[in-house]
Amino acid sequence: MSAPTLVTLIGADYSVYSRICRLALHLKGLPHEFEMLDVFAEDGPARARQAGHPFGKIPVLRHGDLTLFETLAITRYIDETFDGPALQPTDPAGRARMNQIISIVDTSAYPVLVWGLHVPKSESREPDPGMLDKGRAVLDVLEALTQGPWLCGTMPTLADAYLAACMDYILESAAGNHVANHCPRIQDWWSRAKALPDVD
Ligand SMILES: N[C@@H](CCC(=O)N[C@@H](CS)C(=O)NCC(=O)O)C(=O)O
Repeated sequence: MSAPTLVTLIGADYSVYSRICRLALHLKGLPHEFEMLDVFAEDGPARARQAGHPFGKIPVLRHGDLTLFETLAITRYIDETFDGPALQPTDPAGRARMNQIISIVDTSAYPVLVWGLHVPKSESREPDPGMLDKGRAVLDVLEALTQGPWLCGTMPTLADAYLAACMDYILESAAGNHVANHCPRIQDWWSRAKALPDVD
């Protein structure tokens, strides 16, 4: 019998979306190779295009003849192709709650908390007016949705990978103390999730 084809993830350790994929690979218990591609280097976007990402971004996943981009497609492929713990609830309501959190991270937490608050702080710039209020509102919604002990209940899902991958950036941002002061469920979840590998 031939050895199973190893999955290769192309990305960067600082990249939220690469971390999401690595967390999914870890939670699935799937051995894989990791190829570093610094997308912010001068030749980064060109290399990412060459690696198979038409928008010149990361991550990219390779498995045999298959090349995939877009983190949701990659993480669902990982979950649905390989043996290991299921990373998506099977009941429609549970799966919808997971997808809700994923969508919130994609469309709100990443642009508002990471790019709108963390990046300006790391560059000693003021965030755009209103960004901190927006960030706090996103955190309040995530707090209300957190079930515990994991975001969607008893087992980690893709939602946990999505939020865990950007949590250290959120905590370092100007909205970090909102988590400490107003988000006890997220804090309790983070005490567990931060022990996962590749979260920072
Ligand atoms: N929708 C994409 C987003 C990927 C993405 O934004 N990746 C970032 C790194 S975390 C990137 O490549 N940024 C470089 C750029 O936008 O030029 C996904 O889900 O994979």
